[in-house]
Amino acid sequence: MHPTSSNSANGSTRKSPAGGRVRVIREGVASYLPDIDPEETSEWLDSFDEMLTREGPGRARYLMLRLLERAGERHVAIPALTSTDYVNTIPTENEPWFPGDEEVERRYRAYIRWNAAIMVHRAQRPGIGVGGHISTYASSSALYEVGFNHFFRGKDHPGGGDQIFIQGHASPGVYARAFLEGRLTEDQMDGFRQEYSHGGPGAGLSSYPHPRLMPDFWEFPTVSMGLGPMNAIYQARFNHYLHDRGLKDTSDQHVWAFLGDGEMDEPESRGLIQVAANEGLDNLTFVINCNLQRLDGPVRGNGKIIQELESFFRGAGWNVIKVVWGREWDALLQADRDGALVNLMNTTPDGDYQTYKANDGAYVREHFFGRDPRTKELVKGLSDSEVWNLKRGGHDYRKIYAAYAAAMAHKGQPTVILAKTIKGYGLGKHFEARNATHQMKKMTLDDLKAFRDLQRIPITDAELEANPYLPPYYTPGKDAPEIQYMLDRRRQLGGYLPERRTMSKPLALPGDEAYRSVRKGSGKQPVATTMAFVRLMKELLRDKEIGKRIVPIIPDEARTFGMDSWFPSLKIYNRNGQLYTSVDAELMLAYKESSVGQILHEGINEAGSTSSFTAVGTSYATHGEPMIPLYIFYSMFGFQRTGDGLWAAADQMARGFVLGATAGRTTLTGEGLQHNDGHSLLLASTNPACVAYDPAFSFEIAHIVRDGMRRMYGGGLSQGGYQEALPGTDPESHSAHHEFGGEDIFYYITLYNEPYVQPAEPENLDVQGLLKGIYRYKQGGAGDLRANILVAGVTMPDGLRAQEMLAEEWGVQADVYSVTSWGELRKEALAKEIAKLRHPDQDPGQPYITELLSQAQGPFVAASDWIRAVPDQIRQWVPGEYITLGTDGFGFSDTRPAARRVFNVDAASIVVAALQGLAAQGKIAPATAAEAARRYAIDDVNAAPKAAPGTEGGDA
Ligand SMILES: Cc1ncc(C[n+]2csc(CCOP(=O)(O)OP(=O)(O)O)c2C)c(N)n1
Ligand SMILES: [Mg+2]
Repeated sequence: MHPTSSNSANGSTRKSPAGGRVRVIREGVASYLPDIDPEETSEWLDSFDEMLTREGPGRARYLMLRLLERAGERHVAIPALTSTDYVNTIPTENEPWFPGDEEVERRYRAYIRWNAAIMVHRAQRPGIGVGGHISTYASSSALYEVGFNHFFRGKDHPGGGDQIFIQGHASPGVYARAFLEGRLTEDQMDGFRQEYSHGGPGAGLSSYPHPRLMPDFWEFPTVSMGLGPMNAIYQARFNHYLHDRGLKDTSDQHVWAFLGDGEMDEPESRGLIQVAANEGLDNLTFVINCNLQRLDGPVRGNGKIIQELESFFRGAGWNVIKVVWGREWDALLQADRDGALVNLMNTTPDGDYQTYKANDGAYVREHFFGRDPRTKELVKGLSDSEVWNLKRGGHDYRKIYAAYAAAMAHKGQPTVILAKTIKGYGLGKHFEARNATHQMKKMTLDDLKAFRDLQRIPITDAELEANPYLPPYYTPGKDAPEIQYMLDRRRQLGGYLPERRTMSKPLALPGDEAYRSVRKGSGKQPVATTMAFVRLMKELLRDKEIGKRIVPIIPDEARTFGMDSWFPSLKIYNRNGQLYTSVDAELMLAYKESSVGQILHEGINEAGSTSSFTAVGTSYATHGEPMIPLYIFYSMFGFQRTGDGLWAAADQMARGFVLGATAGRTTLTGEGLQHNDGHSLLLASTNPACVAYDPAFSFEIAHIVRDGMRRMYGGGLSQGGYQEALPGTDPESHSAHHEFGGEDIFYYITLYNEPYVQPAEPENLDVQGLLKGIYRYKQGGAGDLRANILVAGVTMPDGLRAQEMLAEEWGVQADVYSVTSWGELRKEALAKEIAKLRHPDQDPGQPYITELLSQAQGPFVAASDWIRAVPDQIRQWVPGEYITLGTDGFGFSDTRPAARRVFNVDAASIVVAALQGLAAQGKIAPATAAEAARRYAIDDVNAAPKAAPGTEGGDA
């Protein structure tokens, strides 16, 4: 190693060869300040060296840390340390007074602990056996209870209430609290994880926080690990957005996210924490339950998860509060004069901490304190049971309270609280800190008795022995002082939590005028559907009622989609406004950031954009302010990358528009394999809340958007009403309980970048058919030899060309249908089939697609820019010969015509397929199809036509 750098890396200083400047490196951070008084510097260094020799590194470390602390207090800007000792961040003497009655709170917390575990245990009764988790809540009970008793504000609070993201596996504790509060009955508790069979749909309790399944109770779905942290960050940011734009005062609302330490392994959990720091989200607190375990075993057996997370979050710019030790340690730490105990704490790996808690006091004495004679001495006066009773900070009300209070008081940064706990705490020897504890759902009779004793639950041995499958729940009744106290706390804080409310009213939606120009088409000018959509939105953004509620969410692709024109008018939201002069400030379309901006420009960040979509799209419930997200992405990077986030959005009943721009596998062929999307519609079709459309023309977009607005924001229901056949999607059952009405769906609309002339809306357009998924766009001429071309999206021009070629060259008259949604057609048909299966003696009628095509003559050829599985969604209901063409396989870079030839979705290929269909029906000779295939050379990419000049396109 170079001598200079090795010295620097050690933290010493040295004159640079250039002279004059001294290079100081600390923690890899260089400073190039000139040494204006070298003599003074050297005095300081000498005295440091001298002290180090005299007193040793321990003292030197202490003094250095004190100096850093003082420097910080005096606002000397130096790089922060990213990690501190393995002790509580808040010194005991700085803890605030705990305002609650600890004894009373402890008592009902024990009841909650009991009922949570018993609920899961009872769900394992013979004939049910649906499982559940008890160790997660056991470890985090105090973390939640301090929140519920002192911090979390309910919906009736004048500030509007807080948003609490609850760790999914802790749900039993939340139900147990609601049971004590009288919000849930014993019968409902026994319906845990039996959402249909126990008393009918919706009468049981969902396994985890699922708003869709318990729409008056849960607000935020969290159980897919990693989504909670992201969604909480964007919820907090969206709260600011609403406030800054003057739509709602959210200044007194706080977002709390409870997370597992294992959950912090997820890239989603960590990947966006810088957003919270950059935005200065001091309305956000993460509470990470560090029980040192995940599902299979330790989180960081060889390391220390709390230390790791401290550095990580601090480095990202968060305020970090560690709650490591309970009050029992205070005296020991006080007596630890030479830092031996802190040293032990610092150097003991998590795996050992876990093992200690699976043993006993004697074991801890020997294997922890016994490692250093000084610490051994420290606990000499303590009995084994007192050593055992040295608790972890995350179980100590006062320590937790101090941390929460500090988090609420902290300004300018988000806070993370790292609380050390024991997994399975209080559940007894078989559970506490055991590797298998996460999966244990049942307690033995002995476990139950020990647990009862520890929690001091007034239930007798005889009651437990009567039926070990059904140990009784416990509540002292609503008049008991504990319950009165508990209810009073919630009253003071604004009502029960969690609670989901929908206070919104349907919006007054724009009329015909807003949609008119887009329905008129583009005249002679070729225009891509993406542009048509942007144009339509421009009209809607002008609307007095809904304009301000539209929230464009863009992950750095605005220019690609032609939305940069919105920058100067709508502006990009930034809490800090624009503190610089934009390089293009002089231009019409300057990049404009503003604290009242309307656009959420998320950077290259589809995950965060999906979280934004969720927060914005659920504002109608969370905030009682319906907002309309337009989340536009590069379609390949939508469902494929963030499908799980969109699934959670569906659970949370987000409403809004998701736009898969640059859709299709052959449209932006310059971009190649990773960009060419031929399957997002199929992925979208797997999300039951997603209504997906693939429009070909701008007037189709107008009708689709208008109907979407009506169904999602105008209190209307789908015309078909077929969603009720699928569990969890019945619009009637969901909208019935609130005035907002409408359906808990979101729209996915695919948009293309390929320009072609957008025709004016035909007269007598079959709007109902268009919305249901198919209508006849262009009838063929008269003639006996007939075929049917079903095309979608960008393939429409090829379908129309094929219609001409068939007529002119082969004497075949074809009708062209525009299929706006294969998925919606399938849903409708499925609903009919389900009805038929359930009631074979009743006739639900034919599926719409069958009915529509029943009069059609000749074969059906489906062609689109999607893989064949997309049109194959309706195969069994197409009445006749059905040939599907599609873009199966990987996309690649080439011209559009070349790509369409390779995939055989171009006009010539459609013609051949139609002739083949006719041959299969015996209407023409098979040789005719073969002749056509040869004539067009559909197996030869170089025989494909050239792209029309000006419409080649292909990159984005
Ligand atoms: C994305 C995802 N992957 C896996 C799981 C399955 N899972 C449920 S709980 C769990 C362990 C959780 O550990 P931790 O976050 O430490 O929570 P604890 O129960 O210890 O509080 C796992 C892996 C999940 N729910 N979500
Ligand atoms: Mg854990």
